[in-house]
Amino acid sequence: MYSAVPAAAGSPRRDFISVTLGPEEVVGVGGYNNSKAWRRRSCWRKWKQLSRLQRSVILFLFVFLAVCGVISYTSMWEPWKSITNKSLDDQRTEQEIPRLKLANPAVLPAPQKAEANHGDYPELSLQKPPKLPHVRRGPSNLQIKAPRRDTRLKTRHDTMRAVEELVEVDKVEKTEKSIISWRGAVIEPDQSTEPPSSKITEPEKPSSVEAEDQKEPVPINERQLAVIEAFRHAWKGYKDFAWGHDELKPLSKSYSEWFGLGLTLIDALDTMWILGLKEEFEEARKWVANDLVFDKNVDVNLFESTIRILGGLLSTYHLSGDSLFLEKAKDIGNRLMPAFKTPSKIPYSDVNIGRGTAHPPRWTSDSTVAEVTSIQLEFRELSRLTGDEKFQKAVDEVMKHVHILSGKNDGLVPMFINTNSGQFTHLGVYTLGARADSYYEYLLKQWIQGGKKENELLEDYMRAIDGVKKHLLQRSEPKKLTFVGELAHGHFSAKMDHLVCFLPGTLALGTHNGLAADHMKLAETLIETCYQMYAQAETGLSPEIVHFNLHAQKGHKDVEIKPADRHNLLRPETVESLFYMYRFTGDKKYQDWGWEILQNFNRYTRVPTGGYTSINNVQNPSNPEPRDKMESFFLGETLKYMFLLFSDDIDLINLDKYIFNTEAHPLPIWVPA
Ligand code: DMJ
Repeated sequence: MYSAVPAAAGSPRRDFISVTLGPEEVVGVGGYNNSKAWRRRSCWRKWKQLSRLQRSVILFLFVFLAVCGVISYTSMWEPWKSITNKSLDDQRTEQEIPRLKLANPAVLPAPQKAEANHGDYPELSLQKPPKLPHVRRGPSNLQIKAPRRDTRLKTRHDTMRAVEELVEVDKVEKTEKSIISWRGAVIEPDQSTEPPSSKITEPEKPSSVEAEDQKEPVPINERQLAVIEAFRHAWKGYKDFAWGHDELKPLSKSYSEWFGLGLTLIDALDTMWILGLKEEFEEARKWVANDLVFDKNVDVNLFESTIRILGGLLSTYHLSGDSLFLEKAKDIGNRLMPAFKTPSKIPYSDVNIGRGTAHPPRWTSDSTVAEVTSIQLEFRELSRLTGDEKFQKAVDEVMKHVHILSGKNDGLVPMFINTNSGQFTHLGVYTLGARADSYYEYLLKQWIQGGKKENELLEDYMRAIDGVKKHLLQRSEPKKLTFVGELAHGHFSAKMDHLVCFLPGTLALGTHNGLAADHMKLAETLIETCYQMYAQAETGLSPEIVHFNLHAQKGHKDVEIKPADRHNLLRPETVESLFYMYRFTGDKKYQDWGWEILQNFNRYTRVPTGGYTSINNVQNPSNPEPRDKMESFFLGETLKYMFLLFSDDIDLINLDKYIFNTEAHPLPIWVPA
């Protein structure tokens, strides 16, 4: 190792800057001279004697200290200024002082943290309105409403009160979570179910599901008890011989499978809730929780599984508040979405819910118009609940497309639509029966569901009813019953499906929602006709299809029944319309007609070992020829509407708050009347 300046021998090398002082700087040498000039000269000399580096270091230190001085001066000046500036201080008091008061670390987080923590302490936000954690576990009609509070806290007292309130609310919510009132009774919900998704969109939340009057339950009457008895009998057959399968075959004491998804059980869930059948409901719920699996390699019909399964799960979720049903609804909803992947966006009829593939029926690329336009209530509601707009987008697109499509006849639609071209096919045939029926029903119901804002839906509905009046209405002989026939290439046919009997109820619902009063008049005449379709058959049960006599003939009734049409599938449409008519008019004759029908179901379709069966011949009371099948809609719709028809409690599914899907599953109206 080399050194440029060799250190003196024996002296250790020092790593510091040496400052050499002159002899006069040595105190005591040469006497003490403290004159100003001497001191200045002496300082200057000392400064000059410093090396460049030494001078730079000293200068740097000086500048650094000066900067620090300025900074601390400014920060001390501000509070001083705020204390002295009284008016400024007064202006800020409202906002700043409460924030300072909130900074009590023993109770609440510091102010800055409080702002970043709105979710935990909603009352502490001074800018946004408070959002209380919303209870969604309880049944929708029992959910508590958050107490109204100011968004601003003005005093420490207010702050503390807000905190106490939050604690109280939390307590109430916890209690609410652990108790579900069962139409008077009290049950403990399954603790394992999670609250519904936090993604639920707040803006579209209907107020109807937030706070319904918690009044005394109206006692159940004799006729309602008879419906409960009928339901229990049907359920017994299903439970004993078809548990977890699609449909009961009550005579052969077995079951039939359509999709293999427990169709009857799901369709019946909300009926059990409405009828107050707690035990049956709990048992069915367990099956849904443990055994209902949608991850199955099975083709399902989009429409049928939407109205029965998705609709049933959604309404049960709303009535019970149990998130299990929402989770299942989301699952099936997602699995049905591949149906919309078509060139025209008009969905295919069939979906494989396990594989995620969809296809039209084997013989055609057409879908049925009623099917593609009667899945909207359910998918729209699923979007509202999940906050995922894809469901609503897909079904809204179908409605928009159909709205502008040519091929309608005064608002009446053909029965088929092509999934490739998006055009109607089989033009020229118009019916309100099979393949078109619920298109009309869902126009009105979507309009009501969405808060009566979607004008295109209303336009299409009004135009269609005008089309019905213009082309399809006729009167029969001898009783002059007004009925809805069909039009085929300009030729009127006096044929009417039992399915058309949804129409009086829909018309009445329209009038109740502010539409033309003459719709109600038409509803009154049509429900009379539907009733006559029952009354004029020997069993008092309507056939699937009737033909009306247009000309009086001796010994002939209004209703003619062809051998191929004389079956009865336990369908709900007439009872459904009777329910609406009774709700809106209070005329007891509708209840009496419904009571007759129930008795005839009991007389001709009840199977002693459990269950009810559809029959082949409504004209033969001595042998109605049981078909050995109980359709899921008998429990999902027919008995539910019976029970509601016999009730005088308008809050038992209040029609200003709920809209029934076409399978009788009530869904909330987004903006209730
Ligand atoms: C049900 O599945 C629905 O009511 C549908 O709209 C028509 N068919 C049956 C009942 O008849």
